[in-house]
Amino acid sequence: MTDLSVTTDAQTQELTDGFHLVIDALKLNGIDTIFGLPGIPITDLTRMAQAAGMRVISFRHEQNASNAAAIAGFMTQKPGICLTVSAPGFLNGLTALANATTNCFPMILISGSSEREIVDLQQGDYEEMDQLAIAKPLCKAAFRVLHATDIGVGVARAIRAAVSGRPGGVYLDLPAKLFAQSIDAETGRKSLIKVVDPAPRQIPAQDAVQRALELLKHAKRPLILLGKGAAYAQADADIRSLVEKTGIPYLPMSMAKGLLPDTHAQSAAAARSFVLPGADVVMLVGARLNWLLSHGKGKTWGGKDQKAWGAQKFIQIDISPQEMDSNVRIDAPLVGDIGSCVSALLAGIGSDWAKPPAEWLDAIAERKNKNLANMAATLAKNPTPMNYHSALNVVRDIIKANPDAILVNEGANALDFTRSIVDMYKPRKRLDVGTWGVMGIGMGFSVAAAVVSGQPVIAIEGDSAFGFSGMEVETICRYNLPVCVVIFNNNGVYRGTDINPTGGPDVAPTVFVKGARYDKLMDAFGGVGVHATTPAELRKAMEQAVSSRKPTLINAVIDETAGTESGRITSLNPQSARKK
Ligand code: ADP
Ligand code: TZD
Repeated sequence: MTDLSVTTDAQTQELTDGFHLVIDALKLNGIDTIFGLPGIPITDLTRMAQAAGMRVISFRHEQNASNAAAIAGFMTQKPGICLTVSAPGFLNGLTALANATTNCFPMILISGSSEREIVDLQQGDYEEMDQLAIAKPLCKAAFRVLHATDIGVGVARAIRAAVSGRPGGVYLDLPAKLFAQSIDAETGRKSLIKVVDPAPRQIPAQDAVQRALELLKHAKRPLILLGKGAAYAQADADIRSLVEKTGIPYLPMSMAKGLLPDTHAQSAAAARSFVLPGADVVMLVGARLNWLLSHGKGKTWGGKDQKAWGAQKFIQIDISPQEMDSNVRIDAPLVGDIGSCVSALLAGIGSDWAKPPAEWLDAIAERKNKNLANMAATLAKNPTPMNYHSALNVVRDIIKANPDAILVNEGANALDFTRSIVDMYKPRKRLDVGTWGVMGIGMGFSVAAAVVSGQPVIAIEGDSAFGFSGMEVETICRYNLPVCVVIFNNNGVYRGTDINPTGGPDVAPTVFVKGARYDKLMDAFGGVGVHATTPAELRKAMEQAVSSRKPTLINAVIDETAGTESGRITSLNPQSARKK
């Protein structure tokens, strides 16, 4: 009898395993979506995650899944999850992990890995690679879990590392053997951690707030610069109050467009080259003084040569204390999370804050109105063939009519012109190539944006840019996502006019197949493919795409001579004295 009951107990003992503990740990922390690509050893993990009610979005290439995870992290403040197989899958996911870290997007790349014993002795296992060592220098933190009872801690550490302080990419290495480890279910349950306060507020010091306010108060020509950190922080109402109560003109960085509507009276975007050198006090809110801001010095900022500092003083709000003084002196560092810093500033501003001198505001308005009038005249033209301006005039109207739509944007000219022509009206609606100016984010970002928000997505893509992730149109069709891809097809990288100077049979390195029909790629998977050669055709196709929510790809043929080398950053191409 005694023996029997022992047997019965053993038989009824509830077990769990590594697979289920990973899923339980993610779900416990409110993570409901995985972007990935199945294969050994994580195929069953994708199946079980789906069975457990998670959304599992399978891609055609891990780089796109990883980009999707990164931008989901930016949009939600929860780490986006990318799941890949070992070595090659892991490496495919790594570019986007590094890009996420560079851009301060929180994500976790989870990769299965091969047998530790074999990998460490380099005995040639299936997909052998020391993934942890490779990931470490490319992300914010990297962890490996060897025992099922440590999965809870591993996932908790990964979540905290991704979202606390300056957000970034985290690598979590899960060896194949871990998934199959079975342990007592109750022991497993008790080992999981629901992370409390994963991104704790970081309250700024009061004296730092006062220092910033003093500088701002005495400024004659103040300027606020909003960066994607400000968009990420989701302190939208307070940021708007700060701008409006102080009356200070502001400039949005690319992904901060729409934090306040681009049509806001205080936007100085159309007078950028006037306000940067002209301002005497500049307050950076979640924006780094990196190459995108000419390192805070040189002629852009009124310096007398490319290296010289301008005359302005800087206030910088950032969660990372090390960011201060990275390029030029920061006179008033304000270290803390943007929500807490902005609300502390608002409290100090009170109701009797004097607006900036009229002389400064009037000068900006004059410059801005002149530039806007010039732009309106250019947009009104209707050349044949279509060019960037006449095509983007359509996109501009479509976004105006659908301000909740998300705009994904990559390319060189296709990027620069879209950024300056298409106004955004709401926060976190513009997703683009970010700090690195990386090509290949297009379809990964589009899939994630549609999955996370449920809103229509419009991807404005250079034909080269699209090629980096183009196969994911199948993914867009498979999940029936409301994504409208518009390819600005000018037959090449930057433009389609280069010729092979040797007269040989190869085309020039920047040139593609002329007259390519990208729309047929969408037809192949059952979506709507449209070939558009005029603004009217483009408008009709975009309107239909947004209202039908059907996966759509518009091959928008534009003048192949229209682009310039590298768009607006042509000066970054090295030039030697020798004749080309
Ligand atoms: P942009 O490219 O738009 O200029 P950057 O990526 O250069 O923006 O800068 C974003 C900055 O925002 C980073 O320095 C990052 O540390 C900071 N940041 C991100 N999230 C927060 C936050 N919640 N609070 C404060 N700073 C933040
Ligand atoms: N590879 C990666 C990963 N990122 C890059 N930024 C580049 C290459 C170089 N590059 C740019 O910076 S823009 C661009 C490349 C290849 C494509 C430009 O051509 P396009 O856009 O067709 O996408 P336009 O409108 O013709 O300029």
